Amino acid sequence: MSFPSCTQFRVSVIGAGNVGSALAQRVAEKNLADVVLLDVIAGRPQGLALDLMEARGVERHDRQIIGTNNYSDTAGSDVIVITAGIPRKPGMSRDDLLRTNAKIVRETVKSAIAHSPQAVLIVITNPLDVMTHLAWQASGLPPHRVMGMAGVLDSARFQTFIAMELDVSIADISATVLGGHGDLMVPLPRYSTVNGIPITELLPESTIERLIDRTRNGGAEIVELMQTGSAFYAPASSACSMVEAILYNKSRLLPVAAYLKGEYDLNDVFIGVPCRLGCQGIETVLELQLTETERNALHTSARSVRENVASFTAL
Ligand code: TXD
Repeated sequence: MSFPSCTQFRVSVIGAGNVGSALAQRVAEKNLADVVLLDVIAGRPQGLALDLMEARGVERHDRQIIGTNNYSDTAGSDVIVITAGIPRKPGMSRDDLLRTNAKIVRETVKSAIAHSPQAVLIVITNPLDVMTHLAWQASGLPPHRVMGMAGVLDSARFQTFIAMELDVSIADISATVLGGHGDLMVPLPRYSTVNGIPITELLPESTIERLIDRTRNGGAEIVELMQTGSAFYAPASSACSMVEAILYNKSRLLPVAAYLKGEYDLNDVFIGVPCRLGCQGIETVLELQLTETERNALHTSARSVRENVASFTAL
């Protein structure tokens, strides 16, 4: 009698900050894969990994969590998640921040992919859509194996605000947000439903606009409350759902920043659209029928991403 061979998935999380460490916890404690947590700071990923390992007896799982400063420990990863970057420091301009994070993302992607050329790459570092494009260029991977996480988070935030407004269970709510991550995101109320009923049938337009505004400012609202640092629990959950869909070939339809080749009349740009995720990465980009207004909003969003990418490609 022969036993099926064991598949042991490995996920490497580059950047052991707030998002990276919360994601490592989610992936390990959901029993999805072994996790390698890497950071430039000596000791930090090792300490976090040991802490997560010590939680295993209570959480009852057998996943291994390794902390390291060395890319060779990430070898053979099935999925690599990039969260590395620096937050804005006093006196630093937005452009300085972008330039620094662009350098970090390019370097970390090159080092990680060198050890895991078969991996699927998920980018989280902001500004998300631009960093995803730079990561793709640095990786040399086919575009379907590179994607950015933002749409799942933005949709989750929209879902939360709809559930709060209607006082119904979050379990019954499904929301769709397309476009770039930030001011130019494109929430789609027509495709946001409570057990199949579009919210446009349940809420007045002015209320929907208020919920959309809150979704657009969802990240800023949390930064303002926390003062130091930004959201990490919901971002980690969002990234974890993408990791799970890829590792377990789930064919989930999730909004992610994907490279477009003519879909939505857009070319050579990473932007948030609904995609079917499976073990190959992005298996299909779903093209929704958009209204003129929605289409214009998506194109405005894509134009802004493209302009930012162009300013960085020269660096
Ligand atoms: O929806 C989304 N995409 C986002 C994006 C949601 C939440 C957070 N978003 C962005 O993710 C955020 O604006 C940041 O750009 C990243 C990571 O956020 P996090 O809150 O985790 O930032 P931290 O806590 O500052 O962590 C960053 C870590 C920190 O430990 C650094 O030491 C490390 O990155 N870092 C590096 N690791 C490896 N290699 C290099 N070069 C490096 N540089 C910094």
